[in-house]
Amino acid sequence: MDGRDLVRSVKAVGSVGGAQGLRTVRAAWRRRRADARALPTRGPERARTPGVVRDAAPGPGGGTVRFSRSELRIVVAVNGAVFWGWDGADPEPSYALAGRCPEPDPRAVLEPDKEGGWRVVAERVTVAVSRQGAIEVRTPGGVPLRRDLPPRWWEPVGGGPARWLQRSEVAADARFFGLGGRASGPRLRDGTYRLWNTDPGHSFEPGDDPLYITMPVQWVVADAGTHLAFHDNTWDGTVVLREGEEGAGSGHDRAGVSELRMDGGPLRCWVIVGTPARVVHAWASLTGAAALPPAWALGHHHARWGFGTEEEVRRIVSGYHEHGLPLDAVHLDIDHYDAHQVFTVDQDRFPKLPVLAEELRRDGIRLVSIVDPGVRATPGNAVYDAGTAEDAFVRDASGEVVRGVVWPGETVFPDFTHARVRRWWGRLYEERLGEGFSGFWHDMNEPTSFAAFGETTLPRSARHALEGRGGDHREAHNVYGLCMARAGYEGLRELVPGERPFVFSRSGWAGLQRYGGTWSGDVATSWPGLKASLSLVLGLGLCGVPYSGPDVGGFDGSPSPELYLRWFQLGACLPLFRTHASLRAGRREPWEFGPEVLEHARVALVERRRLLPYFVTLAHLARRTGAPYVRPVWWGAPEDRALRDCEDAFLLGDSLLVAPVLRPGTERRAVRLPPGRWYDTATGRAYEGPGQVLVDAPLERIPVLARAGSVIPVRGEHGGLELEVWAPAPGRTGGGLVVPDAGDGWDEPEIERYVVRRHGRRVVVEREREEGMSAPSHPLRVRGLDEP
Ligand code: NBV
Repeated sequence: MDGRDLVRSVKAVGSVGGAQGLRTVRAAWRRRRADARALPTRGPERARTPGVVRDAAPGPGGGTVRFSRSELRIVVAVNGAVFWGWDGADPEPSYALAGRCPEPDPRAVLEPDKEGGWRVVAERVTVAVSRQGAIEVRTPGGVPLRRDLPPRWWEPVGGGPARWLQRSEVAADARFFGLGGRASGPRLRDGTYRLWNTDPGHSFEPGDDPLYITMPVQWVVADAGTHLAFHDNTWDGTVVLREGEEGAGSGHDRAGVSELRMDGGPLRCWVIVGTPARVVHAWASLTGAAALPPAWALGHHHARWGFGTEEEVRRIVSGYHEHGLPLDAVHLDIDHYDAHQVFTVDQDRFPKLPVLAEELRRDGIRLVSIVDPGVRATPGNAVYDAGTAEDAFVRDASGEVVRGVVWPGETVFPDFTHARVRRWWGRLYEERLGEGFSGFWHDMNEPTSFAAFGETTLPRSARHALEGRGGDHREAHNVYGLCMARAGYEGLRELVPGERPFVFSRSGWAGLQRYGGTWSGDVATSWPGLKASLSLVLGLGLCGVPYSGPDVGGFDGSPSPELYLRWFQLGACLPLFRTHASLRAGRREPWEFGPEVLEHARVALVERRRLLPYFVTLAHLARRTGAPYVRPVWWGAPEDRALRDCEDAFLLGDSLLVAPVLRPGTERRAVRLPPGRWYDTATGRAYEGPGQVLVDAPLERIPVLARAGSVIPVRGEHGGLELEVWAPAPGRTGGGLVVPDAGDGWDEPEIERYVVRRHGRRVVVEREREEGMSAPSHPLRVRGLDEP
C-alpha cells in the first residue's frame, strides 16, 4: 500500500471512526515513516556449487552423498514422500510439518548409479544423483519427472545467510500449479511468482502477485506422471516458471523450467510422486489433517465492512428471512470494534452484542468476528497492557518494541512464533466468546502495516522467537499468519473443548489447514476478479488448504446484477460461501439486484442447503484423505492434456463437475468433460466424456454435472439425509462415500460406503458393511434413468 492507497483506505475507515480516526492513523503514519531499521548490507559474496561427488554412505531411508563442497542427505519416508537436504539441512525444525518428520522407509536403498552417480530406489520413486549434484526424480519405471540441476549458493564473505538458486527441469508437456493462492492460475503460466505473503493494498485481479498466501509448493502434471515439490523454506524468494514446448516433427523438445531463488534459509525439498489423490494424501500426512469446519460454516455467510449498528445487522437478517433466503452466519468486521481495537466492542453501536448473538443463534445463525493482530500501542488499552506485561510484542535488534500503523493507529504486533505468546493470545478469545461469537476471521496478518517501513509489513530486521531458535522477520514473515491461526485455534480448543473451532485466516503458509481455512482476500469486483477468485480456491486446495472461498460480488465497487449473480452461483459451489464487501462498496444482499437476481440467488442458496450433507462429507474426506473439495478437472485423469489446460471448471468432490459462468452475456458454454458419463443435473441430459460439450448456462443457473454412478448425500424436504443416485451408464457400476454430520463436537461419524449397479432400467444401491452388503441407510432418489 503506498501513501495514496493508505490515505484512501484511511479515508474509508475515517467515515466510521469519524475524523478523529482519520487523524489518528495519519499522525501515527507520519511518526513511523522514519522507523525502518535497516539490516546490515550483505557485502561481497562468494558463489558455490556442490562440486564433484566424493563418496556416499547409506542411512535410514536412503543415505548421504558427499561432494567436494557440500553434502546431500536423501530420505524416503514411509508415506512415500522423498526428502533431500543440502549442506546438512534436516526435515526439522519445520513450520509445515504437522509433527515429527515421518519415519524413514527401511526398504529404500542407496546404490551406485551409472557414471559415478548414486541413486536411492524406493517403491514409488527412484532418486538419482549425478556426479555434479543434479537430482533426478524418476517413476519406478525409470521415466524422469523432474531434474534439479546442481544448486548454487551465494555466501556473504563476512558471514550470514546464503542466497541460493535451484533450477529444475520438467517434461516439455508439463503444466505447473499451486504456489499457494495465485490470482492468475490455476495453470501457472510463464512468469515470476514471489514467495512473500503480501496485502496488495488494492483489490486484486489476475496479474497481481504475490497475494496473502504464498507457498513454495509446486505441482507438476505431465504425461509421465504427477508430482509435488515443496521447498521447505519460509524466506522471501521467487519462482520463475517457463512451460516447455514439444518439438514439432523432428524438432527437439524444450523442457519446462522452474527456477527457485531464495534469499536465505535451508535448501531442502520434499517430493511426492503419484496420482493426484496419492499426492495430496501423502502431503496431508506430512503437513497435517485439515481442521473440520462445523456444519454451519458450510452454509451461507453474510459479511460486510460497515454494518454500522446492531439494528443494521437485524435488518439484514430480517431481509434474508423475509425473502425466504437461508442464512447460517453473519460476520462483523472491524467497525464493530471500539476505535478499531481488537477484542473490544463499540458499546454505542453494539450495546448488547451477546443478546443479538443469542437471538441469531435461536434462528440458526452464528456470529463470526474479525480478529486483527495489530494492538493499539496506548497504555490503558487492556490488550496492550496485558501484552506488554507478557512481553508479547515483536522487538527490533536493539530491544525496542517495533511499531507500525494499522487501523487503530500506532500499533504493535504479537510475536506468534513464540509458544508463550500464542497461549496468551489464544486466551483473549474468551472475550469474543463472551460477546457471543462462534467463529473467527483473521485479517491483516501478513502482517500488514501501512507503508511505515517502505514495505507494508514489519521491518525485516524485526526479531522473532521462532520457537526459541531466534531469527528475524525475513524468516518469520511468511509464517506469521500461520502461527496466529495456531494461536487462535489452540486457544479456542482450550476455551471450548467440546466444540470444533472455526477459524479462517487471510494469510498463511503450508500447514494452515491444521487450524482452519482462508478466503480469497480483497478480490476486485470485475469479471477477471471472478476468475481470479476461482484460481485461488483451486491453488490453495492443491497446496493442502481445502476450505476457502471468495468475497461473493467482489470486495470493492458495485457489481452489475449479472456479475453478482454469476459470482453468487459460483460461490454457492465453493467451501466457504460468503458475501462480503468493503466499507464504501455497493450493497451485496441478494435482494438489492432486482427480482430476477433475487429469484436465481434463492435457487442457488436453497441448492447449497440441499447439498449441505455433500459438503459435510467432502469436509470429512478432506480431513481424512487430504483431497480438497474443489479439484481441477484433471484430478482423475492427469494424463489428459486438454483437461490440464481447462481452467474454467472444477470438480466438487468425486461426483459433481461445476462449470461456472465467468464471462458476461453467456447463455451456453463449452464444458471439458473427464472420461465417463456426466448428467446435466438441471435437465437430466447425459453427455459422454472425455471431450468437450456445449451446455446451457441460462442466467438462472450455472451448469453442474453429476458423474454417472455417483451417490450424493443431500438434505431431503423434511431435513433428513437422502441419497441422490445418478444411474451408471449401462454395463457400468458406481458408488460413493457418505459421512453423516455428527454435530459440532469431536465425535467421529462412521463412513458409509455405497455400491451402485445397473440392471437394465433398474438401479440397485447397497451399503457395503464389514458383515456384508445391506440396504442403504437413507431414502434414495435415483436420477438419470430417462436417458437411453
Ligand atoms: O477489516 C476491513 C477489511 C476486510 O473487510 C477485508 O475482508 C480484509 O481483506 N480488511 C481487509 C482491511 C482493510 C482493507 C482495505
